[in-house]
Order: sequence, then C-alpha cells, then structure tokens
Amino acid sequence: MKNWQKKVLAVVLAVALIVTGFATSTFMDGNSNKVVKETTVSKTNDNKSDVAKADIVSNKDTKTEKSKEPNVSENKNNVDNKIGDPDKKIDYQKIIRETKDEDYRKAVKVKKGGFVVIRKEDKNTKPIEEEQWYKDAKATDSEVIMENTIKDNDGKEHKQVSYKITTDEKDIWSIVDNTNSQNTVEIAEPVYKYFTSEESVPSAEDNKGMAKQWYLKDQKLESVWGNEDYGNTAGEGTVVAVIDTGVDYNHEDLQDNIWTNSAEVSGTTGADDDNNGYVDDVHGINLIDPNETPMDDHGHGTHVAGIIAMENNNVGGVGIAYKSKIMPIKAGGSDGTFYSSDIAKGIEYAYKNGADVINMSFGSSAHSALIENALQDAFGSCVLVAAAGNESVPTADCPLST
Ligand SMILES: [Ca+2]
Ligand SMILES: [Ca+2]
Ligand SMILES: [Ca+2]
Repeated sequence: MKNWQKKVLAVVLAVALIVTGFATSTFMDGNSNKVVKETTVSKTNDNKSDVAKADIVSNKDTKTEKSKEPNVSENKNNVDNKIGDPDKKIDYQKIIRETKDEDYRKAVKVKKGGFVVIRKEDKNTKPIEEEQWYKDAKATDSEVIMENTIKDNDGKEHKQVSYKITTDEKDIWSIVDNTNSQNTVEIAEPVYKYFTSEESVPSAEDNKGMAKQWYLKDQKLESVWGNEDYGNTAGEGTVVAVIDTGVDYNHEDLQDNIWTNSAEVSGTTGADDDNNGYVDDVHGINLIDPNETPMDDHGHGTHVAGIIAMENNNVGGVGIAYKSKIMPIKAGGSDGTFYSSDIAKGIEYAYKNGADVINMSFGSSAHSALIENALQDAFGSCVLVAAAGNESVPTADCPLST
C-alpha cells in the first residue's frame, strides 16, 4: 500500500470514527472550527433511504461526485503530528514538569501497585533490581515492556528499556517523584488508565444494516470505494490493528476480515512459532490475560472493528475499509479500562507484526512517555489513528496529543 493511500485511509477512518459518535456525542466541525453537538439517533433515521446495500454502492458511478471527494492536503492535520519525526527527541523533563501539576494529577487515573521506568542502558548499566530507587520503592517485580534505540545529541545510539515495576507502596506519585530524581532514570511515570466511552456505544438494535450507517454517506465513502484515484481498494492488503477491548473474531460480519498470523495458524499449539514473544497469537493477542485469545468481553472493540472492516457480504453493515484485515489487540478490560503499559505493548506488537494502521479509540488526559515512545517507533511503518474531539475540545485526544 502506498503512503498516500494509507493517508487517505487514515483520514477516512479518523473522520468516520469520530462522526459516528461511538466515543461520545460531539465532534469537530472542520469548516467552522467549532464544536457541534451531534445527535446520532436522528441522523441515523433521516438517512435511512440513502443507501440500500453494500454491493449496490460499490458499483455506483461516482464520477460526478469527484469535486466533493475528501482532500488529503486539506485534511493533513488528521494524520500529521510531531510523533514520528526521526530527529525529534522526546523531552522527558518537559513531561515530568507537566505531570507535576496538581490539577493534572487530580485529572488522570492511575493503576494501583505499579509504575513505569524508562532508562538508557549499556553493558555498564546496573541491573534494575540493584538500583537503590528500586529498593526504596519497595519494588517486588519488574517486567520489560519494550526496548528501543535512541540517539544522543552527538548521534551515538543507545538502548532504551522501559520497565513496568510492581510495588506494594500505595502513593505512586511520591514513588514516581523520587524515582525521577535519580540520575539512572530518564523518566518514571505511573501506569495510567485509559478509557472507552461506554455509554455511547450504539446497541445492536440500532445497527441492523448499512441503511443506518449515515456516516458512510456523509464522509463520501462511496466515492472513495469506487474511485481508482484513491486506489479503489477499500483497504485491500491493509492490516488495521485495533487496540481495544478485543474483537469478536467469529462475528458473522467480521470473521473473514480478521488478520491471521500464518506462522502460528500452521504451527504448533503451545509454541511461539514465529518467535515474536507471544505463544499461539493466531489472531492477535490478549494483554489482559496472555493465556486467552483477544476475544472481546466488552463490546467496544468489536464495534470499532466493525466500523473499519465489516464485510461486503449482505449481512449486517459494511465497513469503511471492507477489504482490510483487523489485527485484534486486547489491551482494554471488560470494564473498558486500559493501562498505559498494555497500550504500549499493543502498539509494539502491532508495528512489529505487520500492521499498516493502528487504531486507538480510547482516551485520557494523561501524557505517557511510555506510549509516546511506542508511537514514535510505530510511526515509521504505521499510520496512527486516535480518538479526537470527544471532550468538546478542538484537539486530538490522547494518545496523539502529545
Ligand atoms: Ca507467536
Ligand atoms: Ca503456536
Ligand atoms: Ca456486511
């Protein structure tokens, strides 16, 4: 898939995901720059007759609509951001300053009993368990979340390792502050919680077919699908990682559009056949319970996957990119809560296992260096799509608002 095609897909995904209001009921009006209140229900009913079936839509002559097609350069801000610039260095001191703010600490939700540490390492670096701050924090266990390579100001490359540290201490912020004052640490931060907006997930009753998918019409999806200038692919050959509460990969309108790990599907049960660190990850991974598949136990992830890749098969609705493959990454629990450490692992899995696009339909007011690191690495090979406009503010929500 070419870069511009990815960008078109990303813009389309981002806009459609926002407009469907699955995350909340507000979105940005791109022309007037004002936040407008969207009433999903009335919109759904108003456009009932616009579109009958997916197969009719895909055969439609769309030439007359060409002038109204989405314009990548006009929508550039939807896909461009600071993350991914190879020369950009993440300013950990700035993040530490920002997160010391009392209002920030009141606004974000953190996981009890753990925190994250990112540090530069080489052969002379002391093992983490021997560090004094590790002992001061009454840490009982550490787990590597990810490893990446960073460049110093003089261009010298260093290994950077991110750990999740388990502790019995209750006051995570004081541990974080203490750890941040140590010179062997680049940054310490809590394990943050991220959330879906559960109340706005449409019910199955409201979604009995494409006739109700008014956003497809609104976003000129039909002209994208039928138009060779846009690749005419509907996402063909594209893998979209959905980091969410899991995906019902057996769903009748999704089952043929689920990514399959070829090494694992033809491999040995109980063995990590492709040596990617995950045993039997045939259809993605479950970071909440590594012994389980990424089956959805909440509903949000399946809903998001459906917006992206419901099949063109006369069952149910049709996805924006109905020929793409969904890579399910379960990083959110059955209560719709996500931890930053799981999100970062999910991002890493996605880009290392061939995702072209990473969809992140969750948010928080937290600013996680761990997630920013993961996104920085992912940006080299993936288009990143995140929730935006959900809090009536004209910016991308986390994780892309860093
Ligand atoms: Ca594997
Ligand atoms: Ca296996
Ligand atoms: Ca369908």
